Amino acid sequence: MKENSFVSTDHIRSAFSSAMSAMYRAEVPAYGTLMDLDETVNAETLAAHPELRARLEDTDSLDRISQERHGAIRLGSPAELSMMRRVFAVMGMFPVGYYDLSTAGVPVHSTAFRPVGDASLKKNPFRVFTSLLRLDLIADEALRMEAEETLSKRQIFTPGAIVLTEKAENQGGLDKDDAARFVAETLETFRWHERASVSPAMYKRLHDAHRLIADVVSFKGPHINHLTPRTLDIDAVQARMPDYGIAPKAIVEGPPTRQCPILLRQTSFKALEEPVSFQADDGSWQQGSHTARFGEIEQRGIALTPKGRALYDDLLNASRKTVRPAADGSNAAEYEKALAEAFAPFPDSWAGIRAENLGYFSYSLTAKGRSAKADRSASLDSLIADGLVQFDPIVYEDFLPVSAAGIFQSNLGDDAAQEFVASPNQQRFEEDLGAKVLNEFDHYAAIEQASIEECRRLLSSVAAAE
Ligand code: OOG
Ligand code: NI
Repeated sequence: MKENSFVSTDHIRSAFSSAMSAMYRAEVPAYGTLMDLDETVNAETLAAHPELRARLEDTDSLDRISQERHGAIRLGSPAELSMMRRVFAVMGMFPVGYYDLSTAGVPVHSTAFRPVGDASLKKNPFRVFTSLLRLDLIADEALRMEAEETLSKRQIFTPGAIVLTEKAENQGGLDKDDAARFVAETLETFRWHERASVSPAMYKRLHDAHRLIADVVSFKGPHINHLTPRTLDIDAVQARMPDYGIAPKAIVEGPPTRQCPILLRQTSFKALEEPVSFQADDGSWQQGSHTARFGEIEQRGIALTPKGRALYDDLLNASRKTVRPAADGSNAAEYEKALAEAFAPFPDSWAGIRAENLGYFSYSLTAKGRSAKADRSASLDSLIADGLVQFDPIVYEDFLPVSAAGIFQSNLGDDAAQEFVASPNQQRFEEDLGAKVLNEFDHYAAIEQASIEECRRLLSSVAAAE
């Protein structure tokens, strides 16, 4: 087959994310309600801020503003994780970052499968936060072995998904028909199963050990547990969820409301209690319930440098020493105030963030820079001061472990917090994954560096043309 008959991985990812959106909306009607609210708030925000509309028209396509930006799954074994990596690669999604959530009382470690490179992210930024259950953190050895045994018997990928993934690997891509089949087959892995694969007694034991273990081990597959569209005003959606009959989590995770948004802010509605059935030892099916699925929204800001990220982590820790957000929302206003106060030292202008080397920027020539003579050897600062070069924030494309833990906790039930000893194990995760995770900072630094080089190249060709 000729290579040019393959569809792009970006195209497969877009088709996959819209198929998943349709499936999840049908499975979880409350998620559809959240999307409606999000679309309303986005439309109102654009109408109230013409300058924002103009900026987004330049950089994004407006009709895709309210589309999903990410989802999440929880896997049970190394074999599932490494196959998932191969499946996501067919859609142009690669593991970026390592997140240890053990410190936050959640027995998983995770990565984000996402597109890398500016062009792919612009076409469709859909990512999947993917966690691997850590049975090594479970104290009860008998239960651990039973859980492993149960997980070893399931096959979360359809035969068709496996064949098409291998075909894509061998050929270097998929043609249009195969890509459509691949999307349909792969979607099956993310589907909800009303019938659990464990007995009611086993479910209870797993659930008593940790709700998350029950969620991962009890079902035929790693059902998608949430999807997350983008919002232009997260505070407005948070405030209005109750009007739409959905219960928001206690607080918005991440940095406070700011003029210049940094990193990532997220909130969700609380996971729903849904009917499931369990097969008892006598073969009869018994009704029960399971709580796992929810809907989330996100608002992204500038990617921070290691220095900026360290400052973010320090300020967040400082605010949480003053007020720890209570799961029931009773101190939400107090928490917000403490958070805003703690972040006062973080500059809230793009120039201020840039001057202190806290964030990554993309540089480009101004109209003046495109026509004027320039001294190629001039420093970036003086090119900016002379009005030849301008800078725009690079959007953060990754996740935040403290926020992710907050999302997990509020959706596992408020009594789920447990203490585990911090035990990050990136090496073990990468062995299980079958690849190294990419470093998020390298990605942003490379985009910034390429933009600077492009400015210099264009400036010097202006000079050379004289
Ligand atoms: C994943 C929670 C993390 C986020 O947005 O930080 C996450 C999960 O609950 O499985 O999706
Ligand atoms: Ni999420």
